[in-house]
Amino acid sequence: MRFSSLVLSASLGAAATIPRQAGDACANPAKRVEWRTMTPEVQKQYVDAVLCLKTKPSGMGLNTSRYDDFPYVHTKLDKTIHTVAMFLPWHRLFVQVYEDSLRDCGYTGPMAYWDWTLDTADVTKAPVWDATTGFGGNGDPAIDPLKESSRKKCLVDGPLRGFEVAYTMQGLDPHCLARNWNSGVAFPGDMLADAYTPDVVADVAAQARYQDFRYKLEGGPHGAIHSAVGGDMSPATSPNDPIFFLHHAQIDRLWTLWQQENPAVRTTEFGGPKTQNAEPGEASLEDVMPYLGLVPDIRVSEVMSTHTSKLCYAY
Ligand SMILES: [Cu+2]
Repeated sequence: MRFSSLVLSASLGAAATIPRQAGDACANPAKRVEWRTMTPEVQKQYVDAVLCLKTKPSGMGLNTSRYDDFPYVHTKLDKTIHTVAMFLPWHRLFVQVYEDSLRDCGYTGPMAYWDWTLDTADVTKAPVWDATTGFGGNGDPAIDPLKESSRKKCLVDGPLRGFEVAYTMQGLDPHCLARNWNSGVAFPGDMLADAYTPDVVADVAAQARYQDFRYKLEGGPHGAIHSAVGGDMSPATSPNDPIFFLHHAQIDRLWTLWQQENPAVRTTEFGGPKTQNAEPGEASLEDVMPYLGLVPDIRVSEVMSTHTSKLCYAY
């Protein structure tokens, strides 16, 4: 059960005779916060819960751990959930399921996002990379990514040093978690920061239609961060790197803030390409999003608002 559901049932206890409606089923939304605003103690509790996922069995019957369920599902669904309309709602629920799993591992703090617009002056110094209060930094600097496979750039510091993840694009293939910052070779310290500055995000947020907003956000800042971090963050196995979930919480935050500009319209506005291939037809709120047993499949319409009995959080 989610933390938010616990809060909800506790708060509704005294008012049990009031009929529950979809609109007021989220009395106490859980507040998500930026990573650097958390105390070192809470940051450590978050990282400990991430590591704990590796000790838990798969929730979907795989021979790998709960940790590995996320890259497994995301990789299998790669072509279904990217560069299509459902990109945003699919990843919204995916992050929530991950948060629920962290809570199953004892995490009691807030879900965290990484607002990379705060770090564009020098992304290599972002607090999320801190070896003691973050997720560690770049992969092994001794490996030349132009000569060696990027996946050999195992992390050399922080809590995930030597950490093993299970999946590559080829399937089960245990290997060290790697990062290969898109910097240091041709563009030292750059990390593609021009693609996710506050100005870029403001331009994304200024889009009037869902399909334009989704297109610019996914292809712009979203993709740039995946490329900039590199290593396991680059292909569709990217949930191998726990920074994935802080990144996608930020993507979800930007969508949520955009929705809040005009909630009545934008929590029901959805559209764009339904699939990557040429199949005709626009996406619809009735489209069913697949999760391969990670959680039951669900309609887009059920996650359009973060303020329901299904999802109950705010930024
Ligand atoms: Cu994705």
